[in-house]
Amino acid sequence: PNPVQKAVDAVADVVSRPAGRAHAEGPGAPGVEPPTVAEPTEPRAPLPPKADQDEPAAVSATGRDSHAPRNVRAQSSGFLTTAQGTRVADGDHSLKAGPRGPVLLQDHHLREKITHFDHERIPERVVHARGAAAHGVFRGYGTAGEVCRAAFLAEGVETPVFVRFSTVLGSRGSADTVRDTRGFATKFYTTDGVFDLVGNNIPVFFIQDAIKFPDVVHAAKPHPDREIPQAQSAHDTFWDFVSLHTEATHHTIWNMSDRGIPRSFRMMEGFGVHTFRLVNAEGASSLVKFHWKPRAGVHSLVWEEAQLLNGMDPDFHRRDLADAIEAGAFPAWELGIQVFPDTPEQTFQGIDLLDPTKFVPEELAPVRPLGLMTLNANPTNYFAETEQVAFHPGHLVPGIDVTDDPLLAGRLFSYLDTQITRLGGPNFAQIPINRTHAPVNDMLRDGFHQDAVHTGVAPYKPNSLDGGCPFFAGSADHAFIEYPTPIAAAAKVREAPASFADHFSQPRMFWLSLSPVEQQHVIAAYTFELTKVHEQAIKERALTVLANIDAGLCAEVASGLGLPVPAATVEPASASPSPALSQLGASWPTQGRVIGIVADPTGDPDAVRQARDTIRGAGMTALVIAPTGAPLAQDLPVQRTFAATRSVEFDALLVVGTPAPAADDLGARDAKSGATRGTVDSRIALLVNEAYRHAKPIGGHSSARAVWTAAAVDPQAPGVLTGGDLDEVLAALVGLLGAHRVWDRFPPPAPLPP
Ligand code: HDE
Repeated sequence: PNPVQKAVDAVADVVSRPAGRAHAEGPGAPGVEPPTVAEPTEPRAPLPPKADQDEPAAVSATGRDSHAPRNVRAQSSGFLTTAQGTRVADGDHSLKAGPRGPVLLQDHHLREKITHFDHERIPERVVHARGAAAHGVFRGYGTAGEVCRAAFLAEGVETPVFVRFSTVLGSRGSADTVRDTRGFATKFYTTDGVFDLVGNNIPVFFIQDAIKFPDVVHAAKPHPDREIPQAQSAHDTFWDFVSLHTEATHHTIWNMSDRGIPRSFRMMEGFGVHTFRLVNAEGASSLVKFHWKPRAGVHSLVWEEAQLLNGMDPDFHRRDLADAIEAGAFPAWELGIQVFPDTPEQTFQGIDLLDPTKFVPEELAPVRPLGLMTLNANPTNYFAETEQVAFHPGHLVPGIDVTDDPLLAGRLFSYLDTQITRLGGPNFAQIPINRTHAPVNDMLRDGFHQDAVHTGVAPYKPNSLDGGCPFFAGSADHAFIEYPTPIAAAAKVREAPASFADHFSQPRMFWLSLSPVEQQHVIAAYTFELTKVHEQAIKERALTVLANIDAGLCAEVASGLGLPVPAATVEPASASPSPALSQLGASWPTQGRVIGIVADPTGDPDAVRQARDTIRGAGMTALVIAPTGAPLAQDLPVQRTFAATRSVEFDALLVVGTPAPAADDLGARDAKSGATRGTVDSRIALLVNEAYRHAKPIGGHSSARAVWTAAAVDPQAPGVLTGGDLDEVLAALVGLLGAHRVWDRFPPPAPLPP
């Protein structure tokens, strides 16, 4: 037959063949009839990887053992060149008609340089714009086999990861320690392709259906007229929305709790939020929820610290993560799952597993550990890696599948879509940080920023010209095969299941699970936020929501606002507390904690040196604080001066000596006028007083008693340690740090009088 007829016959044959299942099992699979098509049925020879795809680690920014990095450019070689590699003789002066004359349009170097600069910025993420990231490794425990066949979970398998933490609301340049949810997105570069676990540090979400996402984000982002406030939920539109749309109540109370202001990215839990489906080697399905458990424990700032930090060090979380990794205090998390049987109802003990505003208490379904993730390297270039990384909940590997959570369904659409705008086209998977470490053999072609030079002539299937390659893989070849979830016959409707209407039982459970100190923080947070709301009707509506959670919580916030206590509109739900939700009560490793040593430059440098070395020896960071930056001795540099630090940088303070006030010290002048504070530098008094109010452990040599007096610190208060032997004081201080704060010291005493 002539070639046209041959092609027509081949197409007819393919069309008449029953749907691809047999083919999907892969060529040569036992018991499978080879398809009778003109397309070859056996790979004649495996196609070699495409030129840009061989040894992905070698061309990936994530492959640290990369031996032939491409696209790595820096100011490293001898001569400055243009983008075309032409050496530049003068990059400091535009080409002009005489030294005082007009600049000439023919200056192609000027135009290239300015044009490139004009296009340096890309759109920031529409949410989660501000983030910080790190590289690391995930090591499977081999405990998942019973429920999940994913290869990277097998015992001892090490998989490179890249993790990006973020705030949700603020712009790229906003501050780190705002009250907000934190993103916790992990890219696993597995041998079966990329798996992204795109989670948050809060296990529930504001909405139950993706169609509401633009609403909640528009309400929470700055007001459209003045574009304020930045990175805050304390404003009218946010509270307007969440008080009207009460399915947001649960996520909101988590935000108002200490979870909304983490001490560090290193000290946050992570949650996959939705229920996912895991499939084991036999093809059996289980429903699961993913958890990340930080080795360092879950810890938070107090609100005053968070506010001070936003001014003092808006990059606090970003710096903390990078510093810890650089210092070798590698943050680590255990990945775990709660497992539920995959029943037709998709509920567990009455909790609807498809409702993302609900979680399952760990007391009902314990978290089973699957492996350990350790972050051990900082990014080399913020833009190339942290900014250009593209996560997507639809990046799945064999063994991990999705459920019908309606919020997840919308996300599966949104993330791919948003990258096309943000990263300028459909080829963002070729950006080094996004490249899979598995060989790629796709038939995607062309498009903006195509980096590959594809060979071959037949980027289509079926084909005979490229030997019929590539072939479909079967389950045994590690193909991703959707779990054949049965779909019940149903009418097409815009409706939610009845259980989605319960908006208050779990917020109440959360509230009842907190310790009194944590409950006080929640009351203070609602009071702060609602005080910033201008519309009276919104405040009143928000109080009604609180009445539906708990009468006591509502009464306290109403009293702070000076408003009457409204009646609840629903019967109080019966809820038993989940002790696992409280952040208090345990002791955690102190590795990577920061202790400030307040040093007296006229005192004994040996004591400072010894304290510093002991702290470092225990895997913590010691920062010496002194009145000026002058080293205290040749080997004793000063890291912080009183002019450039506040207590909020430290987890604990150790006072070694008491530097006398400088001549220009406000406190000293006060002292001269008889006001107070004696001979202690007032900046030390402030430092110590703040640390005291924030319930941090404070230690000092016996001579520090004068500091305690100046700082209005009760020397008998819990966690104030004074003694003649600094080593002993330090040991006790570190012991207290294990519990993060000296919780007995709350509620905090009043601030220093002005
Ligand atoms: Fe996202 N989300 N999201 N989200 N999300 C984005 O994707 C979206 C949701 C989360 O560090 C965007 O690449 C929709 C839940 C994280 O790069 C966008 C809905 C959870 C990050 C998007 C949600 C998340 C994002 C913006 C409701 C926790 C940052 C830029 C259906 C499980 C990832 C981007 C990073 C980012 C859409 C809800 C987590 C627009 C439509 C629930 C951690 O695609």
